[in-house]
Amino acid sequence: MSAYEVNFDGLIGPTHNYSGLSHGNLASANNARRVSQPRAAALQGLNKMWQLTELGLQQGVLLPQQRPHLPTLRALGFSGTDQAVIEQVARSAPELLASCYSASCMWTANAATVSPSADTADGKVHFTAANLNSMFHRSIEHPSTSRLLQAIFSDGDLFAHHSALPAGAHFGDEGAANHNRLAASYDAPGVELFVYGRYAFRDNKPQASRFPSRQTYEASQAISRLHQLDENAVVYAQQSPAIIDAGAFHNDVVSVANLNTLFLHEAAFVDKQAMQAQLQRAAGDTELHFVEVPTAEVSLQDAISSYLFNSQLVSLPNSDGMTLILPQESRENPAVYQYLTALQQADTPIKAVKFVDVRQSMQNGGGPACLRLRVALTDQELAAVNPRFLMNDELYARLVGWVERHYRERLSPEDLADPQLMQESFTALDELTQIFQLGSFYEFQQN
Ligand code: SUG
Repeated sequence: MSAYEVNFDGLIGPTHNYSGLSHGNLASANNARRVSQPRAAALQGLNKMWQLTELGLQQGVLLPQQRPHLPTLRALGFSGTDQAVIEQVARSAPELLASCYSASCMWTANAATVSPSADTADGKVHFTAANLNSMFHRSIEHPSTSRLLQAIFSDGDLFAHHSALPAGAHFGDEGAANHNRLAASYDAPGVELFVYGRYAFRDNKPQASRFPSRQTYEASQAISRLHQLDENAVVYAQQSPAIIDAGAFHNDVVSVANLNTLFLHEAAFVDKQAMQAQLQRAAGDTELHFVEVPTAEVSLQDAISSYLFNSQLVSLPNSDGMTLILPQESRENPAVYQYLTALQQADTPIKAVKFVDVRQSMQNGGGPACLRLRVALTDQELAAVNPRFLMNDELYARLVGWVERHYRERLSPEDLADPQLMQESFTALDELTQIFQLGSFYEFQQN
């Protein structure tokens, strides 16, 4: 039996824009109200998927959600025709219009938490859609995410799906962006590392004061219970509040794991020593590697602005060492580039680096790792995945053509008020459901 890590990347939607919606995400704040380039964004995302496919990795794709999300606007009291809803909300609550127009579902590391079958008591792959409670524009994603994951992983004997955790700040859950897994192989039982920013019910010491801590300990615990994980194979660790206040709003901005290796910034966790000892104890005979980047070599500011850790750490077929797939911003930062040059010569499992251009996504705080949801699958499970969602040359060519036909080159926040944009978005999404043979998946197709 063989096993794979399949990366499901979010196809970047036609309304990709910069609205400054995510407090604590410095890129989102710094680029607020800039003109975005939806076509370039989507082509960059597709190009990354294709490059990984060509490297011999299994690559999947998740579809964008309906934007503008009219059901949310209607639930908030806007009424009349679709066009009237857009016109009213543009006049009276432009922040709600931006929220319902955000293409944020592209960052599929936040779509769900996934536990492979080797870790779960019932031997199924478990999925819990993330409620993304901390940011309104993201909290509207999970119902569609759940429906999509069920359409892709539909075999109930192999896959188990859980609804998002209850709404409310106590159970803030940001999905796989705060979850890592260490294991000898993709189908061997592993240790799942849940990283939280704060406690919801207990005294919070220490805690971030400048920016929100999106993930709670209690949410992580609930997911571990839902996924039937062995409690001896689960470690909970707190992300450093200082690093959240410096702009690391998710743990995947300061650490990333693959197989037996955790690549992390020295200052990422509150109690790194205890965490590492617990991980090694839980991993038993599997020797873990902690590749730690010292603050003296890469400052917190450089780590966050370059997104050094928001990389994909992958094992390529026929290659012993691991490869880091990094945003090109890491090549442009001198301290980070110097560190990466030395890293490739050092005695660690990470042997190679590769840079990708996802600049449009980066400007909203989403690097290569944000754009993908990792799903470790055995070959039997992979064979049960809806094959239309797995990348190949034909699908790649069709999606590039679809983007080129439907996407605007430029989009400014003012353009969101134009009902024509809604029509363009729905026309594009309607054609997409035909490409994926998804039927009437979007709400606008169901009316
Ligand atoms: O939730 N940005 C996203 C970025 C998510 C990155 N994901 C991971 N680290 N895994 C967020 O903050 C910005 C939208 C705007 O400002 O228009 C935004 O939602």
